[in-house]
Amino acid sequence: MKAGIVGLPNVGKSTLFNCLSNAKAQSANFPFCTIEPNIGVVNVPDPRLEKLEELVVPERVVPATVDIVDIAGLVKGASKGEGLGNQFLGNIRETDAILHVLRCFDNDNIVHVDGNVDPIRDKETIDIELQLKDLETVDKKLEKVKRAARTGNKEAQDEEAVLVALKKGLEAGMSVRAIAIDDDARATYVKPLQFITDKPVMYVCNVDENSAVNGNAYVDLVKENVKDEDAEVLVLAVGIEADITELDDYEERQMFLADIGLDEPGSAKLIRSAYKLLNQQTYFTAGVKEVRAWTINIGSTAPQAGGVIHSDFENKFIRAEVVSYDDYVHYGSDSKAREAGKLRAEGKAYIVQDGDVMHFL
Ligand SMILES: Nc1nc2c(ncn2[C@@H]2O[C@H](COP(=O)(O)OP(=O)(O)OP(=O)(O)O)[C@@H](O)[C@H]2O)c(=O)[nH]1
Ligand SMILES: [Mg+2]
Repeated sequence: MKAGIVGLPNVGKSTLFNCLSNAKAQSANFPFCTIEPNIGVVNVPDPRLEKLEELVVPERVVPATVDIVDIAGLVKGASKGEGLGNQFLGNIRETDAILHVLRCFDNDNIVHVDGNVDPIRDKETIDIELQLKDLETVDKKLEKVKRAARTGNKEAQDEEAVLVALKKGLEAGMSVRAIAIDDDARATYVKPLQFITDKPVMYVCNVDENSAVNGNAYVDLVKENVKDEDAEVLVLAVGIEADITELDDYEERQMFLADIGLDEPGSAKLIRSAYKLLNQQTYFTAGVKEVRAWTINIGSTAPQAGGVIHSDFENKFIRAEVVSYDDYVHYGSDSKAREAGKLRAEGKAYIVQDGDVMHFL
């Protein structure tokens, strides 16, 4: 599962990527600096791991990770191939969620491809290109389905109705995720087509350093604009955070963060949000060799969770011993939790909860 950083050229996507990842992407003050996508495996900051480390004192600690992809900037006409558009749109299609970066800072020295700072217009420019690409997908599919529908095939007729609704919505400037279609039809006909505008999205407002805490007038416009979208809007001073990330010394980093009014980097919050956006959650294993955070899809069963460690844990699953994170911390260890009756034996149907500390048998 990976989240892709999407936006107009020169809005700070690669700079953001560099805040998140140790894989350094080239960033420069000219549009289309990025061509090939940069891929970074990013540790998910989780204070619970530190707590478990304190209690267990293991040989090593392994955090959960999330894959972030820095993609080239899109411009108007991308869906028609402008600015290498088709290739870039293909890169976006391969991701599972979208981090849409909007330039919300003034700076006459940093070129804006459309002449001035206007995050609402920018968002529309990107949305329209993505929607046009999806419209192409719908039209292609519709052509095939129509033929089958005409022969009286009931299923094809159902599918045609869904595709027509999608087409109408997209043509009206809606994203697929916002078009009203019932859950069953969505699962059957919409999901397999892997629409770009059906991917979950969050917005990252790239602000100047003075607006890192409270945002600014541009951010207010963005929030107002997306208020019906059920999408998170994150405020991040990408430029200054990238500078702070460069500092080697932890104390020094904390000091500079405090200077702009933050107690943790905005990028840490963004990573956690991206993880959630990808529908992922964490369970832990805690042994003296290793304390580790494992990533599973929300809603995974115990065997599925075990399968992330080893396929045998899924195929030969018998049961799992589970302590909730809070109980683990409260009692301080597996054995004390067991004495207190807080260690549960769970079977195949158990749905793993975020923070469960697990042991597979
Ligand atoms: N002042 C200021 N400059 C920024 C900020 N974020 C990025 N920049 C600058 O803007 C320029 C473009 O940043 P990039 O991160 O390369 O932009 P991009 O979105 O990856 O651009 P493409 O790869 O061309 O699509 C660089 O010179 C950055 O230093 C910011 O928050 N404030
Ligand atoms: Mg770039």
